[in-house]
Amino acid sequence: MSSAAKRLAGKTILITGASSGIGRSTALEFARTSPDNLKLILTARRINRLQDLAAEITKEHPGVKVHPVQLDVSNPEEVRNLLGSLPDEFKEVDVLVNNAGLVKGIAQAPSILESDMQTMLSTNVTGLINMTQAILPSMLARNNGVGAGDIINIGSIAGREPYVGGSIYCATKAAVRSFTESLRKELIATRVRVIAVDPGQVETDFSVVRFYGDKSKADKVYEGCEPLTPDDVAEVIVFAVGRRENVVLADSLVFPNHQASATIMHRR
Ligand code: NDP
Ligand code: 8X3
Repeated sequence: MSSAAKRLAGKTILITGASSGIGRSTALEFARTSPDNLKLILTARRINRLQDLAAEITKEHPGVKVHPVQLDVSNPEEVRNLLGSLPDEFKEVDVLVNNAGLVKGIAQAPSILESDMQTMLSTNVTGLINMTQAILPSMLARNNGVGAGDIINIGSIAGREPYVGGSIYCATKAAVRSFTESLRKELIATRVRVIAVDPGQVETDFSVVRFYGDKSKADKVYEGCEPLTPDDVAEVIVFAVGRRENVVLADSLVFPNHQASATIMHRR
Protein backbone atom coordinates (compact mmCIF):
# COMPACT_ATOMS: atom_id res chain seq x y z
CA MET A 1 0.00 0.00 0.00
CA SER A 2 1.39 3.45 -0.94
CA SER A 3 1.98 6.14 1.71
CA ALA A 4 -0.81 8.23 0.19
CA ALA A 5 -3.21 5.28 0.37
CA LYS A 6 -2.36 4.78 4.07
CA ARG A 7 -2.91 8.47 4.81
CA LEU A 8 -6.23 8.54 2.95
CA ALA A 9 -7.55 5.32 4.47
CA GLY A 10 -10.72 5.83 6.50
CA LYS A 11 -11.30 9.38 5.32
CA THR A 12 -14.60 10.91 4.28
CA ILE A 13 -14.25 13.12 1.23
CA LEU A 14 -16.90 15.51 -0.05
CA ILE A 15 -16.60 16.71 -3.65
CA THR A 16 -18.83 19.39 -5.17
CA GLY A 17 -19.45 19.28 -8.91
CA ALA A 18 -18.68 15.56 -9.06
CA SER A 19 -21.04 14.89 -11.98
CA SER A 20 -18.54 15.97 -14.67
CA GLY A 21 -14.99 16.95 -15.55
CA ILE A 22 -12.49 17.60 -12.77
CA GLY A 23 -14.88 16.68 -9.92
CA ARG A 24 -15.78 13.34 -11.49
CA SER A 25 -12.12 12.53 -12.17
CA THR A 26 -11.21 13.51 -8.60
CA ALA A 27 -13.75 11.05 -7.18
CA LEU A 28 -12.32 8.26 -9.37
CA GLU A 29 -8.73 9.18 -8.49
CA PHE A 30 -9.41 9.16 -4.72
CA ALA A 31 -11.05 5.75 -5.10
CA ARG A 32 -8.13 4.40 -7.17
CA THR A 33 -5.57 5.74 -4.69
CA SER A 34 -7.24 4.40 -1.54
CA PRO A 35 -9.54 1.61 -2.69
CA ASP A 36 -9.84 -0.35 0.55
CA ASN A 37 -11.37 2.08 3.01
CA LEU A 38 -12.77 5.39 1.84
CA LYS A 39 -16.06 7.26 1.97
CA LEU A 40 -17.02 9.62 -0.83
CA ILE A 41 -19.86 12.13 -0.74
CA LEU A 42 -20.49 13.13 -4.34
CA THR A 43 -22.59 16.23 -4.94
CA ALA A 44 -23.94 18.13 -7.95
CA ARG A 45 -27.30 19.05 -9.42
CA ARG A 46 -27.45 16.11 -11.87
CA ILE A 47 -28.15 13.26 -9.47
CA ASN A 48 -28.43 10.60 -12.22
CA ARG A 49 -24.84 11.18 -13.22
CA LEU A 50 -23.75 10.92 -9.58
CA GLN A 51 -25.65 7.67 -9.15
CA ASP A 52 -23.99 6.23 -12.27
CA LEU A 53 -20.58 7.32 -10.99
CA ALA A 54 -21.29 5.83 -7.56
CA ALA A 55 -22.18 2.50 -9.19
CA GLU A 56 -19.02 2.61 -11.32
CA ILE A 57 -16.80 3.29 -8.29
CA THR A 58 -18.33 0.69 -5.98
CA LYS A 59 -18.26 -1.97 -8.71
CA GLU A 60 -14.55 -1.36 -9.29
CA HIS A 61 -13.64 -0.72 -5.63
CA PRO A 62 -16.03 -2.46 -3.19
CA GLY A 63 -14.04 -0.98 -0.26
CA VAL A 64 -15.18 2.53 -1.19
CA LYS A 65 -18.56 3.69 0.14
CA VAL A 66 -20.24 6.34 -1.98
CA HIS A 67 -23.10 8.61 -1.03
CA PRO A 68 -24.46 10.69 -3.94
CA VAL A 69 -26.36 13.87 -3.00
CA GLN A 70 -28.27 16.24 -5.25
CA LEU A 71 -27.01 19.67 -4.27
CA ASP A 72 -27.09 23.08 -5.89
CA VAL A 73 -24.28 24.99 -4.19
CA SER A 74 -25.81 28.29 -5.31
CA ASN A 75 -28.81 27.56 -3.06
CA PRO A 76 -27.79 28.60 0.50
CA GLU A 77 -30.62 26.65 2.11
CA GLU A 78 -29.63 23.39 0.41
CA VAL A 79 -26.04 23.95 1.52
CA ARG A 80 -27.12 24.73 5.11
CA ASN A 81 -29.17 21.52 5.28
CA LEU A 82 -26.54 19.27 3.70
CA LEU A 83 -24.59 18.12 6.76
CA GLY A 84 -27.73 17.35 8.77
CA SER A 85 -29.10 15.24 5.91
CA LEU A 86 -26.07 12.96 5.63
CA PRO A 87 -26.17 9.41 7.05
CA ASP A 88 -24.25 9.23 10.36
CA GLU A 89 -21.29 7.37 8.85
CA PHE A 90 -20.73 10.21 6.33
CA LYS A 91 -21.13 13.17 8.72
CA GLU A 92 -17.46 13.61 9.72
CA VAL A 93 -16.08 15.18 6.55
CA ASP A 94 -12.26 15.06 6.49
CA VAL A 95 -11.72 16.58 3.06
CA LEU A 96 -13.84 19.15 1.24
CA VAL A 97 -13.09 19.64 -2.45
CA ASN A 98 -14.79 22.89 -3.50
CA ASN A 99 -14.81 22.20 -7.22
CA ALA A 100 -18.31 23.14 -8.49
CA GLY A 101 -18.06 26.11 -10.79
CA LEU A 102 -18.84 27.42 -14.20
CA VAL A 103 -18.49 30.19 -16.75
CA LYS A 104 -21.31 31.62 -18.85
CA GLY A 105 -20.65 33.51 -22.05
CA ILE A 106 -17.90 35.80 -23.27
CA ALA A 107 -19.87 39.06 -23.17
CA GLN A 108 -18.19 42.28 -22.13
CA ALA A 109 -19.64 45.13 -20.08
CA PRO A 110 -22.14 46.69 -20.62
CA SER A 111 -23.65 43.64 -22.38
CA ILE A 112 -23.21 40.97 -19.70
CA LEU A 113 -26.47 39.18 -18.94
CA GLU A 114 -27.52 39.80 -15.36
CA SER A 115 -28.63 36.16 -15.07
CA ASP A 116 -25.18 34.89 -16.17
CA MET A 117 -23.48 37.23 -13.71
CA GLN A 118 -25.71 35.99 -10.89
CA THR A 119 -25.15 32.34 -11.81
CA MET A 120 -21.35 32.70 -11.81
CA LEU A 121 -21.20 34.70 -8.59
CA SER A 122 -23.66 32.53 -6.66
CA THR A 123 -21.98 29.28 -7.75
CA ASN A 124 -18.28 30.08 -7.88
CA VAL A 125 -18.10 32.54 -4.98
CA THR A 126 -20.97 32.40 -2.49
CA GLY A 127 -21.52 28.70 -3.23
CA LEU A 128 -17.91 27.90 -2.38
CA ILE A 129 -17.95 30.10 0.72
CA ASN A 130 -21.26 28.68 1.95
CA MET A 131 -19.94 25.13 1.50
CA THR A 132 -16.81 26.01 3.45
CA GLN A 133 -18.81 27.55 6.28
CA ALA A 134 -21.14 24.54 6.38
CA ILE A 135 -18.32 21.99 6.75
CA LEU A 136 -15.61 23.90 8.63
CA PRO A 137 -17.21 23.84 12.13
CA SER A 138 -17.03 20.03 12.27
CA MET A 139 -13.39 20.13 11.11
CA LEU A 140 -12.54 22.66 13.83
CA ALA A 141 -14.24 20.61 16.54
CA ARG A 142 -11.86 17.65 16.07
CA ASN A 143 -8.48 16.87 17.53
CA ASN A 144 -9.27 18.32 20.99
CA GLY A 145 -10.35 21.59 19.43
CA VAL A 146 -7.17 22.02 17.38
CA GLY A 147 -9.03 20.99 14.27
CA ALA A 148 -8.23 18.62 11.41
CA GLY A 149 -9.14 18.36 7.77
CA ASP A 150 -8.46 19.66 4.30
CA ILE A 151 -10.23 22.29 2.21
CA ILE A 152 -9.24 22.25 -1.45
CA ASN A 153 -10.48 25.20 -3.45
CA ILE A 154 -10.39 24.95 -7.22
CA GLY A 155 -9.49 28.36 -8.60
CA SER A 156 -8.11 29.05 -12.06
CA ILE A 157 -5.42 30.86 -13.99
CA ALA A 158 -8.37 33.21 -14.63
CA GLY A 159 -8.21 34.26 -10.97
CA ARG A 160 -4.60 35.38 -11.37
CA GLU A 161 -4.85 36.94 -14.80
CA PRO A 162 -8.06 38.61 -15.96
CA TYR A 163 -8.77 38.40 -19.71
CA VAL A 164 -11.09 40.05 -22.24
CA GLY A 165 -14.48 38.35 -22.32
CA GLY A 166 -14.05 36.81 -18.89
CA SER A 167 -14.55 39.74 -16.55
CA ILE A 168 -17.12 38.12 -14.26
CA TYR A 169 -15.63 34.61 -14.33
CA CYS A 170 -12.14 36.02 -13.69
CA ALA A 171 -13.52 38.15 -10.84
CA THR A 172 -15.14 35.06 -9.29
CA LYS A 173 -11.89 33.12 -9.41
CA ALA A 174 -9.94 36.10 -8.03
CA ALA A 175 -12.46 36.11 -5.19
CA VAL A 176 -11.85 32.39 -4.64
CA ARG A 177 -8.12 33.04 -4.51
CA SER A 178 -8.52 35.89 -2.03
CA PHE A 179 -10.95 33.92 0.18
CA THR A 180 -8.63 30.91 0.13
CA GLU A 181 -5.60 32.95 1.22
CA SER A 182 -7.50 34.74 4.01
CA LEU A 183 -8.87 31.40 5.21
CA ARG A 184 -5.41 29.83 5.36
CA LYS A 185 -4.21 32.75 7.48
CA GLU A 186 -7.30 32.73 9.70
CA LEU A 187 -6.88 29.00 10.38
CA ILE A 188 -3.16 29.12 11.14
CA ALA A 189 -3.66 28.09 14.78
CA THR A 190 -5.53 24.98 13.66
CA ARG A 191 -4.44 21.85 11.78
CA VAL A 192 -6.89 22.42 8.92
CA ARG A 193 -5.02 22.61 5.62
CA VAL A 194 -6.23 25.09 3.01
CA ILE A 195 -5.09 24.17 -0.48
CA ALA A 196 -5.52 26.08 -3.74
CA VAL A 197 -5.35 24.31 -7.09
CA ASP A 198 -5.48 26.67 -10.08
CA PRO A 199 -5.70 24.87 -13.43
CA GLY A 200 -5.06 26.39 -16.82
CA GLN A 201 -6.82 24.96 -19.84
CA VAL A 202 -8.59 21.64 -19.15
CA GLU A 203 -10.89 19.98 -21.66
CA THR A 204 -14.18 19.22 -19.88
CA ASP A 205 -17.74 20.45 -20.36
CA PHE A 206 -16.52 23.84 -19.13
CA SER A 207 -16.44 25.46 -22.59
CA VAL A 208 -19.68 23.74 -23.67
CA VAL A 209 -21.33 25.40 -20.66
CA ARG A 210 -19.63 28.72 -21.51
CA PHE A 211 -21.12 28.62 -25.02
CA TYR A 212 -24.60 27.57 -23.80
CA GLY A 213 -24.30 24.03 -25.18
CA ASP A 214 -22.70 24.89 -28.54
CA LYS A 215 -20.14 22.07 -28.84
CA SER A 216 -18.61 23.35 -32.09
CA LYS A 217 -17.73 26.68 -30.43
CA ALA A 218 -16.35 24.80 -27.42
CA ASP A 219 -14.19 22.58 -29.64
CA LYS A 220 -12.58 25.67 -31.23
CA VAL A 221 -11.13 26.62 -27.82
CA TYR A 222 -8.92 23.52 -27.95
CA GLU A 223 -8.04 23.62 -31.65
CA GLY A 224 -4.34 23.10 -32.38
CA CYS A 225 -3.37 22.42 -28.80
CA GLU A 226 -3.47 19.66 -26.22
CA PRO A 227 -5.30 20.79 -23.09
CA LEU A 228 -4.97 19.12 -19.71
CA THR A 229 -7.36 16.28 -19.04
CA PRO A 230 -9.54 16.33 -15.92
CA ASP A 231 -7.53 13.33 -14.71
CA ASP A 232 -4.36 15.47 -14.78
CA VAL A 233 -5.92 17.93 -12.34
CA ALA A 234 -7.44 15.16 -10.22
CA GLU A 235 -3.98 13.67 -9.75
CA VAL A 236 -2.70 17.00 -8.39
CA ILE A 237 -5.64 17.29 -5.97
CA VAL A 238 -5.25 13.76 -4.65
CA PHE A 239 -1.47 14.15 -4.42
CA ALA A 240 -1.90 17.29 -2.29
CA VAL A 241 -4.39 15.60 0.06
CA GLY A 242 -2.21 12.49 0.27
CA ARG A 243 0.83 14.34 1.71
CA ARG A 244 1.87 14.03 5.35
CA GLU A 245 -0.43 16.08 7.61
CA ASN A 246 2.35 18.63 8.21
CA VAL A 247 2.84 19.27 4.49
CA VAL A 248 0.61 21.91 2.92
CA LEU A 249 0.80 22.10 -0.86
CA ALA A 250 -0.69 25.54 -0.50
CA ASP A 251 -0.87 26.80 -4.04
CA SER A 252 -0.54 25.01 -7.39
CA LEU A 253 -0.80 26.53 -10.87
CA VAL A 254 -1.17 23.73 -13.42
CA PHE A 255 -0.72 24.37 -17.15
CA PRO A 256 -0.60 22.11 -20.18
CA ASN A 257 2.79 22.39 -21.87
CA HIS A 258 1.62 24.76 -24.62
CA GLN A 259 0.25 27.34 -22.15
CA ALA A 260 2.20 30.12 -20.40
CA SER A 261 -0.61 32.41 -19.24
CA ALA A 262 -4.38 32.80 -19.59
CA THR A 263 -3.93 34.06 -23.14
CA ILE A 264 -0.45 32.95 -24.26
CA MET A 265 -0.87 29.55 -25.86
CA HIS A 266 1.17 27.95 -28.59
CA ARG A 267 -1.13 26.47 -31.21
CA ARG A 268 0.09 24.14 -33.94
P1 NDP B 1 -17.51 20.80 -15.93
O1 NDP B 1 -18.54 21.64 -16.61
O2 NDP B 1 -17.11 19.53 -16.59
O3 NDP B 1 -17.95 20.49 -14.43
C1 NDP B 1 -18.51 21.47 -13.61
C2 NDP B 1 -19.16 20.81 -12.43
O4 NDP B 1 -19.70 21.83 -11.58
C3 NDP B 1 -20.29 19.88 -12.82
O5 NDP B 1 -20.18 18.70 -12.08
C4 NDP B 1 -21.53 20.65 -12.43
O6 NDP B 1 -22.54 19.74 -12.01
C5 NDP B 1 -21.02 21.46 -11.24
N1 NDP B 1 -21.86 22.61 -10.97
C6 NDP B 1 -22.07 23.69 -11.75
N2 NDP B 1 -22.96 24.50 -11.15
C7 NDP B 1 -23.31 23.92 -9.97
C8 NDP B 1 -24.19 24.26 -8.92
N3 NDP B 1 -24.92 25.39 -8.92
N4 NDP B 1 -24.29 23.43 -7.87
C9 NDP B 1 -23.57 22.29 -7.84
N5 NDP B 1 -22.73 21.90 -8.80
C10 NDP B 1 -22.62 22.72 -9.86
O7 NDP B 1 -16.24 21.76 -15.75
P2 NDP B 1 -14.83 21.54 -15.02
O8 NDP B 1 -14.68 20.18 -14.50
O9 NDP B 1 -13.80 22.06 -15.95
O10 NDP B 1 -14.97 22.59 -13.82
C11 NDP B 1 -14.68 22.26 -12.48
C12 NDP B 1 -14.01 23.45 -11.81
O11 NDP B 1 -12.76 23.69 -12.43
C13 NDP B 1 -14.79 24.76 -11.91
O12 NDP B 1 -14.71 25.43 -10.69
C14 NDP B 1 -14.02 25.54 -13.00
O13 NDP B 1 -14.16 26.93 -12.84
C15 NDP B 1 -12.61 25.07 -12.70
N6 NDP B 1 -11.65 25.24 -13.77
C16 NDP B 1 -11.85 24.68 -15.00
C17 NDP B 1 -10.92 24.86 -15.99
C18 NDP B 1 -11.10 24.33 -17.38
O14 NDP B 1 -10.39 24.79 -18.31
N7 NDP B 1 -11.97 23.36 -17.59
C19 NDP B 1 -9.68 25.61 -15.74
C20 NDP B 1 -9.58 26.18 -14.43
C21 NDP B 1 -10.52 25.96 -13.48
P3 NDP B 1 -24.11 19.87 -12.30
O15 NDP B 1 -24.28 20.60 -13.60
O16 NDP B 1 -24.57 18.46 -12.33
O17 NDP B 1 -24.63 20.61 -11.11
C1 8X3 C 1 -10.80 28.11 -16.90
C2 8X3 C 1 -9.58 28.60 -17.58
O1 8X3 C 1 -8.67 30.46 -19.03
O2 8X3 C 1 -10.67 29.28 -19.80
O3 8X3 C 1 -10.83 28.53 -15.59
O4 8X3 C 1 -10.79 30.86 -18.00
S1 8X3 C 1 -9.96 29.86 -18.64
